[in-house]
Amino acid sequence: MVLVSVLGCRGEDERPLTTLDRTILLGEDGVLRHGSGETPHEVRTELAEAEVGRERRRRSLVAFHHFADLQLLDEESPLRGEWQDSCPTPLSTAAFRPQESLTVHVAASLVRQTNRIRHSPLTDRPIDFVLHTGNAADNAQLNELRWFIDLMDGRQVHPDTGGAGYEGVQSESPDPLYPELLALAQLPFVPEGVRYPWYTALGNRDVLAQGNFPPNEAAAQIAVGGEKIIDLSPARKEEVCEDPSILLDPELTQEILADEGTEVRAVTPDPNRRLLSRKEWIQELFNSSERPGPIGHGFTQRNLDEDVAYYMFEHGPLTFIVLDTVNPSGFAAGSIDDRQFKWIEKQLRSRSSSYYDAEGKLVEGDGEDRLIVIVSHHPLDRLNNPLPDPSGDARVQGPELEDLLHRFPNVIAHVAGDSQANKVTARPDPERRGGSYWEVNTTSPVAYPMQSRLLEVTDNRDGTISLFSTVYDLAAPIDPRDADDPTSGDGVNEEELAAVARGVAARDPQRDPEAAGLAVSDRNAELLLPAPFDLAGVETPGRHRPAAAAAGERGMSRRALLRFLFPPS
Ligand SMILES: [Ca+2]
Ligand SMILES: [Ca+2]
Ligand SMILES: [Ca+2]
Repeated sequence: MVLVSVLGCRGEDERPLTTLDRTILLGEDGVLRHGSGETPHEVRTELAEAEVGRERRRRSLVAFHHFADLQLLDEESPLRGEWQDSCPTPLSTAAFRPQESLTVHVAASLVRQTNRIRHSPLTDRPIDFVLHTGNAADNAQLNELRWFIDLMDGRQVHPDTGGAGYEGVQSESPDPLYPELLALAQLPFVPEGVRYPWYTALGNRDVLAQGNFPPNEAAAQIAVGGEKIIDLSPARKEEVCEDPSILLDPELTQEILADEGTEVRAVTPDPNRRLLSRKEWIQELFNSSERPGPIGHGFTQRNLDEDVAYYMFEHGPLTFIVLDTVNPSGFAAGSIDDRQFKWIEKQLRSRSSSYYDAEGKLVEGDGEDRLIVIVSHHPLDRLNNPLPDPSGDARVQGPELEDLLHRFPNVIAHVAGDSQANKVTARPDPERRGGSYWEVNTTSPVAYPMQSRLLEVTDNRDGTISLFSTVYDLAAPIDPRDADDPTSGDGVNEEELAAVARGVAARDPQRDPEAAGLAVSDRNAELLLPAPFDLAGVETPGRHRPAAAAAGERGMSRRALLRFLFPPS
């Protein structure tokens, strides 16, 4: 029976689905080759023992794809800071990447692979949804967010911004076998679109310029303006490289532009590079196709009314609590405001029949028990942003959040992005009260190895549950010449461009050698933990059905869109 379903889900082609089947290896010569699969899942027992025979007993409660940091990037934007790459100690390795004109093509290939993985490779459960943990955009720009929404919805994407053709900082193609690459990367194409309902969280790059700076008037003007900073004067650069926080000063950006030593290039202005406020960002998520939905992608009218970017959604016996960890005062690292922190505790309490109060006393509550997954852009160790709230109030950081989660045994996992590396960390309850959980960080397709992760929760029917993690590569083949175009009517083989991008990324000397994860168990693992309550009476959930759409603007239906793009002749 399993064999039939495996063949069934592969459908039209026999290519491997996940890194359980086949891996990609990067040779010292910079050439990509196939390696054998990393199977079976490594069993991690830091939090619970593995009982014999559970593979025969287990039942699946949910299976979902985790996307982290798609970071779709307008490489022609005047607001980018590629010059930061040449600081003696680069401020970040993210200021410039040689494959950066191809982020939308790479993301399209990731979506395609996600669509191919329609069932859990373990239990055959149909995939329930996709969860993106923030940083859909690179530079808080409207056009970048539109690419994300349209890419997920399968609507035409226009990567060309400003004037017609490429106006970025690269003087030639990063791949000599594709000399026209930078021009090809600007052509509009129709991506496949994701086949599952999708949810998203807010990341720092969604609403902070360069992921760091609150969109003040000066930054907002540069974004839609016609002047791009190519380099700073040596003296100014030394100053900024030493202490990048001075860039938070809105006056300084104007000063730098006025400075005679600043190298500036003219670019064509583009109003679609407008910077988004948090509220505008949420509003835009309602401008999306009805299918696969849900409308708002987790956000509801409440988020617009209250201007808050945290929410939750339910699936069977599980609740997903999606946080907003962006500090509106600036900096890439995260934190949580006090109001949200109180909201989290309230949600946890109402979903726990017992928990521990702040003093460590056991409280028998009247909440109905649910399995709880925390979702946020920043992982625990990156919730270390020291800046107070714009209102002056202190913000909650990682250690306080971890203490809170340990007080609620129903929390089973924390799923996060931002790290751009595959990592799985046991978070044992220091008080040994049963408040242990797993933290899962997933790498980003913006850099090599361009992977994503499938997560599944099973009830092992022996007092334990397992969280299965399975990592997969892009659908694109390692040799671009083998790439077939999933949407051949649009004249752009986005799959081929994605394959080129991965090859370029693999040869980038600034790539993070740890991005794939240090161990197999950071990728393909079974993560055991004690079931926090008796699951015997819990029904096996059917396929995920998002809650009824909230108020908000409705986008075009897929059928209407197809008629619009390909009118019957
Ligand atoms: Ca472009
Ligand atoms: Ca252009
Ligand atoms: Ca195509």
